[in-house]
Amino acid sequence: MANKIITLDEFIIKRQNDFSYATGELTALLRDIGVAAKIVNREVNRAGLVNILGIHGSENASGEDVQKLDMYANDKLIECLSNSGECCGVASEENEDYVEIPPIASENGKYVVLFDPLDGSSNIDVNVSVGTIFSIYRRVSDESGPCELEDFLQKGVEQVAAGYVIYGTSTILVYTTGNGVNGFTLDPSIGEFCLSHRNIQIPKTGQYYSINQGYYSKFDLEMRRYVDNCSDMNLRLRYIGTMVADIHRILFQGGIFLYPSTRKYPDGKLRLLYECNPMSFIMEQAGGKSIDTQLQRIMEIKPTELHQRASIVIGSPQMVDEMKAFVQKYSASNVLG
Ligand code: P6P
Repeated sequence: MANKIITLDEFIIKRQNDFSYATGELTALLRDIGVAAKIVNREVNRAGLVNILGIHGSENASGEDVQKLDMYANDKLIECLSNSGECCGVASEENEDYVEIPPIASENGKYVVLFDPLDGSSNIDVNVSVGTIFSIYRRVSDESGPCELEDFLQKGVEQVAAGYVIYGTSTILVYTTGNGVNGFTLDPSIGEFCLSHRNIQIPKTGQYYSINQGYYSKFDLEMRRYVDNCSDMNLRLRYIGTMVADIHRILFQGGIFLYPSTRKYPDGKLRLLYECNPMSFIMEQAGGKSIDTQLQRIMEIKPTELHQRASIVIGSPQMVDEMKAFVQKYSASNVLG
């Protein structure tokens, strides 16, 4: 018998039934995100047509404003998350401050959602994979009122769900609610995300390292020596410039992704709340590890501001441990002179 198709909606609902504590609220939120991903996917796939269809300037064929795709994705996510009533606020890499979501039927939502609506958007124009990253927390502020800043500044270990969508040769949604990681491939012929990668587990080690080698001279000494070591170990360098795509490969083939501190970004470039924490939750749930270049676990960092940056070293557990040991040994020998 042909394998039964399991859609994202079916899977989410089944998983909800598997866990007595699960509530319909998180299910509704995940389904809203799935809808937003389908809408964004449609526009990402048409992006190249904007010029061909003669959509010029600020108006498209139907007289609507043609937005930059990342702002379009941002607005669609906020719109879809405002439908279910489960979300009381969102924070986005694209918005300076968080956005309160008004209650539906006077009941404030119990969750906040943080996202990077279109990660790697500069790659759109050259038809390279881009992604959406999301992270869900239970609010901690008084539920009788609107969301507050403290709801968004929680440690990554407090996430109740996290996921990403990669818009590539196919569109795949990967997410976790803390009970493993599963992947769903969009079947455009039926407009459904279908279970395609059950219980993803990252290989313990791998042959790939992913870093922007162009910044080599701007890395600190330990990181330069570690990169030299990767080359000496005949590891293969793969770097797309979209965090979601670089980490998606590593999740399936094994490897290590690094965005260390540089002179330009002394705290690292990637955003702790919208990129590092959600990708770290997924990676740890798939058996991987994720630390910063001070060698502390990313998900233990206490955020102090919405757009806080972090350095990150994430991937196969053995490779992250080896990088940590290499840097510790190198720093110690440096101190000893
Ligand atoms: P660089 C994309 O702009 C992004 O935020 C991540 O998706 C990606 O990993 C990183 O920046 C690439 O940065 O400095 O190597 O171009």
